[in-house]
Amino acid sequence: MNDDLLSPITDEQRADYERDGVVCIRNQFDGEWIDRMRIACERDMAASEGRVTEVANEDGDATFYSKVFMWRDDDDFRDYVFNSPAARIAAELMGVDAVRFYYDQLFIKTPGASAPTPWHHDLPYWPFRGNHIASVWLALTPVTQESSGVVYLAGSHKWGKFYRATTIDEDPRLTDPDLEVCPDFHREFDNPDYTFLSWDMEPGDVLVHHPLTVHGSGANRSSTRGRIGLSVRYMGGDAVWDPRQYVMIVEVSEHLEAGKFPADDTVFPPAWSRAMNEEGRI
Ligand SMILES: O=C(O)CCC(=O)C(=O)O
Repeated sequence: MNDDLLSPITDEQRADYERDGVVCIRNQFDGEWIDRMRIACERDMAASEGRVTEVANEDGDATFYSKVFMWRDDDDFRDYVFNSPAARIAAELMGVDAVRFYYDQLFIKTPGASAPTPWHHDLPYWPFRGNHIASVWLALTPVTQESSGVVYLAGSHKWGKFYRATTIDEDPRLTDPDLEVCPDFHREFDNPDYTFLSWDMEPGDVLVHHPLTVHGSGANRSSTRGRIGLSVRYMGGDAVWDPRQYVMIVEVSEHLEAGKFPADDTVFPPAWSRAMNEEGRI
């Protein structure tokens, strides 16, 4: 399994990330990572334990399965988070010299799963502020628009919007009534004011997105092909702790001051730094 990039992140990829708030990076994970993590995700769903949100179709077995924090008790996820190239990809695209890990999240839509991922951006869900928080969404199956590929609104990280969090199970703990509701951008696909970005992906390709880039995905309309995405979130640079109401509760182990970088080594462990990499350790 490769623990570092298979090829350098290019200036063009960095420019795409900066301009669009999302970029698709291909060919950075070897086959061993892909097989290992696909098996880990399928095993996790089969066991269906832990903090799980599942939306089943009314008339069948199809399901949208989502879970967070697998890394806490599964070595495969932990190894992927800290010892695969994912952390370095995030750091290089954000242009920071070090990243800490925030959390991992699984998004599986089995063939025919009808539940969409509602349009949203991520930062309103999180006890942070800042630009330097990137999600690395790894495809572990082929992904197309038919099989619920994630769609992004290019440049939406610069709109100055902060939309209300919305969850597939409508969790009231995250629903801030004072924030603007994120529009249903599926209705705007023909609107020339917006540029929608999506990619057909092969297993091992990753999408990397900024915490304010608006995105969502539709139903899995394929009757044969499941879709597995593993999203891991890394932060560095200007990210600061902001434990407001209506955000994910994270039990920090050290006192963290609001407005300061969240340097809690237990809960947000260092995942990659240029110095560690140059010493040959990741
Ligand atoms: O996989 C999906 O449908 C949504 C992914 C997502 O929202 C994320 O990674 O932040």
